[in-house]
Amino acid sequence: MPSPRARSKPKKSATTRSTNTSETAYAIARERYAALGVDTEKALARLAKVAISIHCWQGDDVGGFENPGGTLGDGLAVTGNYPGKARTPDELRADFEKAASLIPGKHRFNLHASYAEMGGSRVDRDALSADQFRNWIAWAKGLGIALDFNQTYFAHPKVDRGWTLTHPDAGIRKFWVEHGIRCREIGAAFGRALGKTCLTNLWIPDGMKDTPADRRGPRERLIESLDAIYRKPVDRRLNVDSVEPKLFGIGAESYTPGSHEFYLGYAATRGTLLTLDAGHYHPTEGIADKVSSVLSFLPEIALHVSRGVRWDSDHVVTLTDDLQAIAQEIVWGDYLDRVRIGLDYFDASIHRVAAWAIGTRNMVKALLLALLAPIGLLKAAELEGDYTTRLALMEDSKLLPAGAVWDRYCEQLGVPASNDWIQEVKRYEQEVTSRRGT
Ligand code: RNT
Ligand code: ZN
Repeated sequence: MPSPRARSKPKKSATTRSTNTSETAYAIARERYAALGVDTEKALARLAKVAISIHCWQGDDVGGFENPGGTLGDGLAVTGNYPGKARTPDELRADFEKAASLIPGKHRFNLHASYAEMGGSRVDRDALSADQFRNWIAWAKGLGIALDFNQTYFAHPKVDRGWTLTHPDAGIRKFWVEHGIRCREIGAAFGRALGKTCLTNLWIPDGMKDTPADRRGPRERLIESLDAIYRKPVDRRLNVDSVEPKLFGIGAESYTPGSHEFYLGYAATRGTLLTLDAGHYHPTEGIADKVSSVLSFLPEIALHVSRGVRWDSDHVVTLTDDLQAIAQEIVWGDYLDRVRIGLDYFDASIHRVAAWAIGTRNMVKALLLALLAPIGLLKAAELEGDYTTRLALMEDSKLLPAGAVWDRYCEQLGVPASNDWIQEVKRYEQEVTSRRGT
């Protein structure tokens, strides 16, 4: 029973107090930005329209559901053994829903072909169809989200010596070409069922550990294989295709036929998109500057936002300068409608739902920061040759109160703002993921 004092003078609840504080903080922030010609409301409205393609493979360490316990290999390595990873499609879906409830905005889900659900009748990769993905489609429909897709050219016995589409053996190439074709059809089925164009992204692990004697042959075979995969037109409203270059991989340190120049040329001549993965270049080479370069020639590109630490290690995306540079190039270049932003990282050393939330929230934060930058003033100073003002303003704007705008955004979209979301993950861990066996 409440004390008479409490009854006569009700205390303000902690929630009301914090709502008032964040409202005041936002009002002040809004004014600060307005003084620099930035409309925070407009920025938030624009941000809410950006759908990030969130990769399924953070949830189960790129395992997929074809062969439980199968090894990954083929240039991909996941480290860490944090308990409680998703072991079944239902668990993965539940974990993703949890992560999505902690990320502001409506996003997309990016599946790999190895996440097929066989339902008793095993189908090899060259015979997959939308049938093996009907649960995924129904689930996405229920959530009102779009799906993206990827051919899976790894973790399979036909990845022979690490080769797929460039393999010298025509039979092996044919198998992987069929896989490529089937996946585009599945992508189109996603697009049709969900009413949003699917992106089907192709990456192969092919390459050589040591200096090759023939760099030309595998590339010629790759062109032939790709042309066979993309021969049949697919309605671009349902599915678009992208190819993903890479400099090197584990066990393919000396040569990768699907290099940046190779796929850039391929995309430009064949009309596919190009996927820029932040971890696929020389260690100090970022992808930000490539955005406007490549978009000078291609109508659309895709991104795999990732974080390499010393190598293409696919660490969880953090709010680094590199990430901000990517977001700035997209926003400041007015390319939001021509860049399909996707994530590609996998960390098994922390809670996987948290890994999803941290990385995606950072991608959204980076876009917000770019939208909040006084870009009008910066561009005007640059045009006048006033580089002093440009640098001074760029640096000063780093400490503008973006945090208050971020909190406002999270509140508006019904997502926990600051550290509250971490408690949500802890609770989920306690109640759900820690109860899973390994
Ligand atoms: C590998 C590529 C590729 C994969 C995913 C799982 O280096 O980045 O995109 O990470 O397909
Ligand atoms: Zn990638």
